[in-house]
Amino acid sequence: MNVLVTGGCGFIGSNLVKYLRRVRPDWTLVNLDKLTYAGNLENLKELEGDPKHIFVRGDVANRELIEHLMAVHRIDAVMHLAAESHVDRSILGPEAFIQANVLGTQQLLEASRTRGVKRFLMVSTDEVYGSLGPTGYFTETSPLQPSSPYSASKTSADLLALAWHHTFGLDVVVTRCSNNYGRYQFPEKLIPLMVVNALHDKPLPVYGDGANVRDWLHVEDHCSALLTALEKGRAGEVYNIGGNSERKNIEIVKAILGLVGKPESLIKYVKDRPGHDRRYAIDPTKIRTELGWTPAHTFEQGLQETVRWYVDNAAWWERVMSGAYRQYFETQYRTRLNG
Ligand code: NAD
Ligand code: TDX
Repeated sequence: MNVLVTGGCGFIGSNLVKYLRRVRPDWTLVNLDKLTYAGNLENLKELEGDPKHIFVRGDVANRELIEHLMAVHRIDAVMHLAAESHVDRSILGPEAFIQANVLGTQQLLEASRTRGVKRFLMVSTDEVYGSLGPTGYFTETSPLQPSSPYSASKTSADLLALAWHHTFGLDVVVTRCSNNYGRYQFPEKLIPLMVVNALHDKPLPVYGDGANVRDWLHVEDHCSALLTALEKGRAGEVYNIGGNSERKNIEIVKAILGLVGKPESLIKYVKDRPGHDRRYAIDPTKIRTELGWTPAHTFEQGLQETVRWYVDNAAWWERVMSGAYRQYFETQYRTRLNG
């Protein structure tokens, strides 16, 4: 198998590339990544010199480049992860999200159709379903009600992929996963941001009342689910991925403070995220029963290992939190932390 992985230098993508090299050593992986602020080749350092991992710096919206890569490397399957992925950034500037997530996906779908790709795995998100009340779960047939520019752009990409299946017969499988955590997550997302701030004795900015709920899954469990969906998923089907680990944000923030031995006085409740989804909860019955996938990590153990990794790998996050990141952080949190 020759697989084109897009976004393979980001958080999930780099974990996926390393996972696939381990469990499918015969596969050749072509990793197409634009290396935005969120993409970092250092995440794949251990694959340096590996002839079965071919890195190409480029944009998924570059049709000519993608078709060239598909032809030269005789690509059988695409695993499409490249995206702008942070909700708060989509509120500050939605345009990049439409470009990468919507128009980029369209180009990739068209190239896959033209070049006869045998399977296209669209890595979507649970955010396409919008927000839940205190009870209930998202199933694959729940209505799509995205609330942020990020989730609306992902919903568009998700639906475009399904349309390319229904209209053009492209073999598409869509996955919708809950919140991931683990190694190499950029410190703009809740868990790594809170760890890094706590280690610096900086305030931990909790949005609103801190009672918003997310359903957490270890990134390696997401990777195993993506491989399962790629190999066993039925064409035209959607599979929810989740580990039944719902937690309130404030519970996670307090757990992190406990793990790094810092006081709860660092918690600072700040102005809420506009349009903040209240609760996500995935019903993963379909992928469990139909494809036989199960997660391997518990949240408590996974969180502990993840926090330990950030404590031990300060050099990694210090480097990725470059000047560009500091400017974003300033814009995002200046008024929140002061007001
Ligand atoms: P990330 O932001 O860490 O990584 C995204 C990667 O895509 C980066 O390496 C970036 O350089 C690359 N990229 C961005 N635009 C590109 C473009 N136009 N062309 C080529 N490469 C480009 O994101 P992540 O958290 O690893 O998420 C990966 C995918 O999984 C995304 O599609 C996201 O929507 C989805 N997802 C994420 C989560 C989560 O909790 N992180 C949950 C469900 C689904
Ligand atoms: O500083 C913060 N304070 C805070 O309270 C940040 C960054 C977040 N939060 C809250 C907002 C959310 O309720 O924590 C929760 C998680 O926030 P994020 O880490 O930004 O993730 P979320 O908005 O839930 O989206 C994530 O899950 C679905 C990923 O970023 C998406 O890419 C994925 O599709």
